[in-house]
Amino acid sequence: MDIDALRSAHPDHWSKATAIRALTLDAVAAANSGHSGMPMGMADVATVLFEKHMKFDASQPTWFDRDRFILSAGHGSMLIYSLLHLTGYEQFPIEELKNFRQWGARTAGHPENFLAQGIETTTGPLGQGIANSVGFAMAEEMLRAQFGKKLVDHYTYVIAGDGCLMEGVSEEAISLAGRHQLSKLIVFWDNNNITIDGKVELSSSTDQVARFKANNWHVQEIDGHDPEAIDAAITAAKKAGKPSMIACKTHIALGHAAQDTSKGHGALTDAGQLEAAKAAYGWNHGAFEIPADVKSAWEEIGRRGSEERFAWEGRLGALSERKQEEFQRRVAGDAPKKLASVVRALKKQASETLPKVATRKASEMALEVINPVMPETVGGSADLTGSNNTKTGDLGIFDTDNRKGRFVHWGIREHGMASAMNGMALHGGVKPYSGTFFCFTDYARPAMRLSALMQIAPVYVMTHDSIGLGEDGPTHQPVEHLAMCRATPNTLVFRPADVVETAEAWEIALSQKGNPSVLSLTRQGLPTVRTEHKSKNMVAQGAYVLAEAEGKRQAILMATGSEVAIAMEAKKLLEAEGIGTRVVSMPCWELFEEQDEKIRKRVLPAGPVRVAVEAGVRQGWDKWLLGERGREAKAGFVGMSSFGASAPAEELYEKFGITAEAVAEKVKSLL
Ligand SMILES: Cc1ncc(C[n+]2csc(CCOP(=O)(O)OP(=O)(O)O)c2C)c(N)n1
Ligand SMILES: [Mg+2]
Repeated sequence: MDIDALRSAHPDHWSKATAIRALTLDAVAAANSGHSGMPMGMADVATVLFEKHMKFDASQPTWFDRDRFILSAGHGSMLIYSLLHLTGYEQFPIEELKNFRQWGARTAGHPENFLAQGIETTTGPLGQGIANSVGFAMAEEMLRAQFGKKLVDHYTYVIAGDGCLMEGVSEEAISLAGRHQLSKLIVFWDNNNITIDGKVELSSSTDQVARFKANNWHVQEIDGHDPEAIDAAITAAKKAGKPSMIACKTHIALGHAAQDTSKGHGALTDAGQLEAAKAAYGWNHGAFEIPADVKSAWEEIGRRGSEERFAWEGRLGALSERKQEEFQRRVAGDAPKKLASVVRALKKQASETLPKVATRKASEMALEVINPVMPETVGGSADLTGSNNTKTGDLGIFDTDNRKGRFVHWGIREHGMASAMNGMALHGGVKPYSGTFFCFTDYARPAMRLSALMQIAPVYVMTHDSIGLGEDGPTHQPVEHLAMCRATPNTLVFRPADVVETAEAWEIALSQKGNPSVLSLTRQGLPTVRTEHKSKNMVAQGAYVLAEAEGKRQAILMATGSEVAIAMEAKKLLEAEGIGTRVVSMPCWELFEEQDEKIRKRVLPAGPVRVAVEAGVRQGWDKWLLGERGREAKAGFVGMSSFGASAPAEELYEKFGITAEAVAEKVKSLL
């Protein structure tokens, strides 16, 4: 690569882009770890994008109508940290870059959205950023249709590497974006032909250009170091009327001894080579030193969007007070006041009419009353709409000719769906909820973990939650999934027992801002166990006494979801023998853990034997069974210890021994 030619052809551009390269080299050297090559290779693309196209105002990082920049190749985090520093984001003084990858710094190894403004999403797990971006672009389309171009009109830009495009989730994302013609989504592919193990052809022979075209994208191929070509390509991409991919031929670790090699992917810390690279750039400044003229040119870029922001604020301010408030509520992600009242009315009706329905159906009943009062909800299903019961009457289907549609047919793309839901939630203004079978949590899991890590609140509607789904058999019957979801920090896992608990769970899930929710719902019908109307949301306590012992309390039965009714039956058997038995419904462990010790002890007092019943594995239950000190009660568990089987549900419950009789026997054996 002829560095001198690049430099002399566009000296102003060169110095700005080289500031990124120099900061990257310095920060990685200081941390003695990190990834140098990608930011060095993509510095030209990023510079042109931020200088000429990105709509943003560094002084107002959360301005709602900003363009979103997503670094899908998250290992190249020094690229975004350099951009945020150079353009003048308050949270990124040079000290942050000097502390790259250190405890307490915003400049974590990979970009983390919850650490700083300007980082739109957490990336690092390759493929996630590009899949998030589909949700960002969908949310923008929806909100533009709802609020008009005056308030919502922005692009989503993505930098994705070879790794992002190799990950399976990228296919789900790309095909969704192509199907929905998300014309404000522009992806730069860092086409450097290098990954960690070596050249891309070691493991891939995919023609990426043909692949994107086949998915109905607009595609261009450019020299990723030519600022004029980059500028022209972005201009063309904006006009394409389709999602656009710009294949940027680049040199990883440009100008360094490791250029174009897999060594260039990682941390380039050799002092001599670092100096040689800087010399080749014509950059003779100390570590972390940016000459004043270069810094001020960058800061001007950071201010470039301020006028547009002012104008936007003016347009917002010109709306009626009511409209402004509604827009601000949507942006803030606050649930409307009406949510609580529609949920309360449904609960009252259910406690009076005692329907026997599956909780997936109960969930639909809840959504039928919630969706009309929450225009921000966006529902969906991964091709199981009729099974997940996520589509209500008034939603409309999101499509190219109906951007106001609030239901997304995700297709058979659980991972892409969950990742796009993350993008929607991060974008703001919409509240995504979507479903698949609970067992296929596995297919969505990488994105579900990131929902939790990123402190955002999508709702996963996971139906067919146990052997209770019956004949589809063990491939479809989750047994370990509750344990896995509960093991994930920051995630609320709900397993409601009837219509009342399901409605309460929805109210809580849709009121969250920083926690994703998983609703684990049955296929099979369940009786209403909450037969007495209480306006208080009992699920909010996590666990509560559903039925008190009649005689002297000798046993406590704990259950969730479909097994609550079994516990109630077991109670009858035990009470008939004079064994006073309390039933505790535990629809959300995480919320119970948050309660005062006093409340936890009142619900689960020491003394009586404890038996838990849940059609899943025991893992996790011991905390409640043995007590928080590990020896508060004699305890037993009735549940699954193997995979399920294909047969009618009732027979499966018998064969796997999850019955009222088995629960009663377990209690008696412990007394
Ligand atoms: C899901 C996932 N798998 C593996 C990794 C580890 N990893 C980080 S970067 C990388 C190679 C990426 O190659 P490419 O996207 O071409 O980046 P470049 O080497 O060009 O910077 C790998 C395997 C990861 N971050 N995420
Ligand atoms: Mg690469």
